[in-house]
Amino acid sequence: MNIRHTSAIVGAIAIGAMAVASVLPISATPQYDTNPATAPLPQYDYGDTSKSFVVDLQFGDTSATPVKVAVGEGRSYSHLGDPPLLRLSLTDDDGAPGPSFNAWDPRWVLDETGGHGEQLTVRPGPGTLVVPFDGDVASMLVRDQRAGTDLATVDLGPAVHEFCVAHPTDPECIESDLAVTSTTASGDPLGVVGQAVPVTVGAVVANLGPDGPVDADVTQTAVASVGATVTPSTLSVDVDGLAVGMPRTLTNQYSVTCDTAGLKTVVVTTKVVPEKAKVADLVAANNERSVTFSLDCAVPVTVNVKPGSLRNPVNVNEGAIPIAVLTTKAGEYGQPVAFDAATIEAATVRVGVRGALVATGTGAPEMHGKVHLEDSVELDEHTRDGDADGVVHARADQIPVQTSTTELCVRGRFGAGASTTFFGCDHIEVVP
Ligand SMILES: [Ca+2]
Ligand SMILES: [Ca+2]
Ligand SMILES: [Ca+2]
Ligand SMILES: [Ca+2]
Repeated sequence: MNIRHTSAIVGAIAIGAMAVASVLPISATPQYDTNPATAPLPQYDYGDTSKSFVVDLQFGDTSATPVKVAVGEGRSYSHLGDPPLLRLSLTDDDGAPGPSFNAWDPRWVLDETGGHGEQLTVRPGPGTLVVPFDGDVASMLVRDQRAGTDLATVDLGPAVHEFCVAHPTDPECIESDLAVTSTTASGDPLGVVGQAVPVTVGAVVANLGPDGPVDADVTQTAVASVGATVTPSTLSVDVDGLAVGMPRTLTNQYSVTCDTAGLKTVVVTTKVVPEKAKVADLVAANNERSVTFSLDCAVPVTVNVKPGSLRNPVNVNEGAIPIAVLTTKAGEYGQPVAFDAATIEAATVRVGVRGALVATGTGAPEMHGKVHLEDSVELDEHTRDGDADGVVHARADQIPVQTSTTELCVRGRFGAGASTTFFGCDHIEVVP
């Protein structure tokens, strides 16, 4: 018995005085391979001679709880002579099995209490396991070979990372400054309540060196202001092989839905971190970058171009196209929100084609500078429902209407302070 085993036993005895001791059943059947013809050949297992994993666990009868995992200076002792009581199996950070070792079970102690001479007993208590360091190792399974049960899976990644952040130039470690160098968000700046607007978010991630390439984990979180919903709220992208000097552009699609009218914002934050524990990114400040997307959520309105006509024929040179913006209750024509055309601010009205009106608000103004309040016919082109609708007029050449135009839209603001936007469209048929 060497010094290490003796000290382990002394330590276990000291703790074991507080724990319940049990005498090992003599009939215990070993669960390991005792046949020298088939048992795996022992391997030199010192590994990295300058450091090792030192794992402190609290052992119970059927499980063990990691208490502390550290990277210690000095090589791991060899497990070659250890009996097959515990099996320590390492797993790489890519899931591949690494080396495994037999080890003494720290719960096994030689004990003279009871007056029957020395005998092996098992006492729950603290124990330390030491295995060779490897920067690619992610976890260690501790298996009780005698009982045939797994005692613990120990996450070694944090210890690897802590060591490599402290020693980035160690041969087992990689130093890479990952960064999100820019991010953009684009989409229609105008939406309507109840409908989704697609938003494209771009982000550039880079490895600023010195080492590479490395694999990176990129996460994006999207947060919408009150009255809007964004999906997905989070997403993750694996960026493998991010080389120094070769930034990667990521493009992700989001959907923003207006729940209420008004100005909304969506903040999308992109964060990059090294995937592997052995990669040290010593500059954290550039790992995260946000972009804000602004969206004006309009009240959708029901529009009747040329009240009285179902066909809505429009000439490209027409001097005054009448367009009724209907006053509606919530639910009428499927609209989610009630709208009172009497509250339209005439100066804000623009009539145009959908793309230009949505993107920039570009269109023809109300040609008389006022909204004509009258009980317009409804979309059936003959019913009048008794409430006042807002009829506006626009010149075709100011919109401008082209032979390819198939719909006209109205955008403007209404209500107290003209603070809320409305938007609606109706089909047209361009005629000579
Ligand atoms: Ca960084
Ligand atoms: Ca019509
Ligand atoms: Ca009405
Ligand atoms: Ca009416």
